[in-house]
Amino acid sequence: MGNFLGLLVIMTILLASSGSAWRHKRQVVIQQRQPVSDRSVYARRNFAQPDVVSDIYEVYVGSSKVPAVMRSAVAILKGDKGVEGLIVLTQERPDTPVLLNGTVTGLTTGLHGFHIHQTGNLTNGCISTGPHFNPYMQPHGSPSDRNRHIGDLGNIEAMNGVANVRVMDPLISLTGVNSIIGRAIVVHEKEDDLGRGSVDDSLKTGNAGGRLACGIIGLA
Ligand SMILES: *[C@@H]1O[C@H](CO)[C@@H](O)[C@H](O)[C@H]1NC(C)=O
Ligand SMILES: *[C@@H]1O[C@H](CO)[C@@H](O)[C@H](O)[C@H]1NC(C)=O
Ligand SMILES: [Cu+2]
Ligand SMILES: [Zn+2]
Repeated sequence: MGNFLGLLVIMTILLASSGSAWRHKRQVVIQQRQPVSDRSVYARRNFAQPDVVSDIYEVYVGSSKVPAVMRSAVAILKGDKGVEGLIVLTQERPDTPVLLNGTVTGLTTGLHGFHIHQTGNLTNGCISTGPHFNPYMQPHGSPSDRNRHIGDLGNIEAMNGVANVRVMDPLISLTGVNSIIGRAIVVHEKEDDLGRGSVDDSLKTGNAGGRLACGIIGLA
């Protein structure tokens, strides 16, 4: 009996899509050599289309010998207008939010757009990092919006030149399809209007203006 349970784990995942009344029942069979209780299994579900929850799950199975280790990354922000920063990123497990902690200096008082951009290409400075990280082809939005660019982290606020950054975000990740490792953090000249502005750019960039500083996110 114990052996049998050790060999087979049957996970029944009920998938619901909020856009329709249909419910799909799906079985995922994972064969294991070790007893289940020795392993950690993490599941993470991402959205696909506006208001429709994806039926694609990322499933992580931890090692039976090594406990889950918190993952850390770091980004050193630099620009050509005297703006600098250091941001440390941490994630406890593949299915938990990422914490961004650090400071950005040399900023004017007020709000500044703060995003993850698509690439870590700094060939021609921050402009080479491309648009906001947007793997699900969503419009630009606020961090609390259901449908947004994965890279939309809203604004940071500076006082006396310094912004103390402490952002927790559940959509970005340091592993899997939403991984931001190797991409860039960008700090903007102006406030991100969170997609609520009246200009066309609002739903693309938040109309946050120029790029004051950027840095590649690398594993720590
Ligand atoms: C956040 O960063 C500050 C300094 O920038 C540091 O004192 C603090 O310990 C950090 N907190 C965490 C949870 O990493
Ligand atoms: C890096 O960005 C520049 C434009 O800023 C572009 O010309 C170049 O092709 C990019 N490099 C790669 C490897 O994509
Ligand atoms: Cu940006
Ligand atoms: Zn965006």
